[in-house]
Amino acid sequence: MRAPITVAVTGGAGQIGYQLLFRIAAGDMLGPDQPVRLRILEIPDALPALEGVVMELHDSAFPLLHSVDTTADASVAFEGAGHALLVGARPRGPGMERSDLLAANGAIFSAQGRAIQEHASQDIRITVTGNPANTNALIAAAAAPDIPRERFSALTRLDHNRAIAQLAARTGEPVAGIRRMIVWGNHSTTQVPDLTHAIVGESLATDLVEREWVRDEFAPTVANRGAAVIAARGASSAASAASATIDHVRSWMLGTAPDDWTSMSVISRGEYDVPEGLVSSFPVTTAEGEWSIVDDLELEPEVAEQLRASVAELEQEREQVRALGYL
Ligand code: NAX
Repeated sequence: MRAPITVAVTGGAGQIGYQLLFRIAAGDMLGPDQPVRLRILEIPDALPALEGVVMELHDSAFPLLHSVDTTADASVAFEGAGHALLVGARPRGPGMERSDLLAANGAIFSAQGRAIQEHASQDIRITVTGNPANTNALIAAAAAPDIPRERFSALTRLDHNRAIAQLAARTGEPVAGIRRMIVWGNHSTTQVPDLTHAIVGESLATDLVEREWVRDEFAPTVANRGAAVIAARGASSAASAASATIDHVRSWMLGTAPDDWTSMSVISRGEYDVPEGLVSSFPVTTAEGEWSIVDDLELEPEVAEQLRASVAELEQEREQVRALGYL
């Protein structure tokens, strides 16, 4: 058996945490031979509820679960961590402006970035699920200048998975037969789901679905899926968000399949005209814990235009958090 890896998870008493922690402990994220130590960070008020989750983790008797610790202290949570899954975030409350939300989360993610830099393992990899995920990742990275930027990522895998599911349903192909889906830009309603390079079985997706369906149904359904789940369930996506977080880290560490890629929000070096330094979603291939953006794809004019709009939103968020002093 390998030595255990410490996985720090924030917001463990929340909805996503309740799904995510059990999947990690079961080995779904780092593989069936990799023991894990869970280190769960919560705000003090949520620690009693988190104790119930810890009881259930113990009661599941997961063979790979080496230990579980809880804390409200970020420096304890990230001590020696090889992965940080930053799920806990301040939700938008009634009457709260977007700038208030950025300010509240700026404080959380810059403090956590600092604690990661000071306490985490040298090879730490950070995945931000908590919203606004892309900009929260940017803030955490700015607070941890000694950690390579490439180790910070934000979750757009849920949008990617939703896009695959929509295309599978439309074409009748099982999801396993769909490759090369892309989600570009910000994890928000400006995101750009793009199937123009996707393969369905042996065919190009664009040979199987009509442009009108892509424009009028596919893209809006994917981009607004979070709101549709809230309307139906009375609560935001949790199991699918946890599952996507697992997929994101597993792909990052164990690699994408040959001839396929995934979507990850990572730091731009200017690819596809996304300004350097923004955390944006791109198609990436991965191997052994490293990602690289798929280059040389031809973007349809409509996709390029939508990506510019999503990037403009990311730039606006960056300006706002810069004005707040987090960058
Ligand atoms: P919940 O409100 O159920 O849980 C959040 C948990 O985080 C709470 O238990 C809270 O006490 C904790 N928390 C808050 N501040 C914290 C801090 N400073 N340190 C540690 N813990 C802290 O939300 P949940 O449904 O679990 O969603 C979590 C986050 O994921 C939200 O920001 C949500 O918007 C975001 N999502 C992101 C998605 C994505 O695809 N990137 C999709 C799903 C989800 O909307």
